[in-house]
Amino acid sequence: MKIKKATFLQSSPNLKLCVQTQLCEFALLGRSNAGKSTFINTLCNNKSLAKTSNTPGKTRLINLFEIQTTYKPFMIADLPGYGYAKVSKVEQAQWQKNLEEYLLKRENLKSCIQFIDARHDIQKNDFQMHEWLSVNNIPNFTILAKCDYISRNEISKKIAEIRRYFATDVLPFSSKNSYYVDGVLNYFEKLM
Ligand SMILES: Nc1nc2c(ncn2[C@@H]2O[C@H](COP(=O)(O)OP(=O)(O)OP(=O)(O)O)[C@@H](O)[C@H]2O)c(=O)[nH]1
Ligand SMILES: [Mg+2]
Repeated sequence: MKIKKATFLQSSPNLKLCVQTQLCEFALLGRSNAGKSTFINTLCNNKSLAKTSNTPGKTRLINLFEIQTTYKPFMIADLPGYGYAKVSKVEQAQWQKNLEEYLLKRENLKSCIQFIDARHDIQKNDFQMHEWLSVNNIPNFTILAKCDYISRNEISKKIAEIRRYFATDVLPFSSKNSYYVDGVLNYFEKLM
């Protein structure tokens, strides 16, 4: 499938205030700065759709996007990254609660996408997040983001490593070129 149009719908602090929809939803999870918001912009070929930043912690709410395609429309939920130290303990705990509620109860949630920055090893909080998804039977797959930073050979090695640890499908991605977009969209189409 190809994307025809992408629109920002809403920023919501919690599940209750999220617009209800029947459309398949994919939620982006991962450490702060892993490239989640940039992924949306590259996928939709619109640099100003999702807010991105060099400073981790840019995304603070559940940001919902509706994507029209040549196949079926779908939704993307851009979620705040974890591991952002500057957020206060109280704020972290509140967000943790809201995030868990969203992930456990969002009826149209089709799959989570966990983002791993290709430059770094899988971190402790990545393992914890993944374990939590598995324990709660939340379907998920992994995107190896920022692949432009490593060689082709390293990309293959990283993919194999993540597959081994997470036992999920792993798709490579880079926002520096559109080469990986089709692979991701074809994968989405299969899940929808
Ligand atoms: N080289 C390169 N840089 C990238 C890529 N994707 C994202 N970046 C950069 O990484 C930084 C963080 O990207 P974001 O998309 O804002 O990260 P995020 O995961 O949404 O971060 P939070 O909102 O804090 O959770 C930005 O400076 C992006 O330009 C990529 O594929 N390649
Ligand atoms: Mg973001």
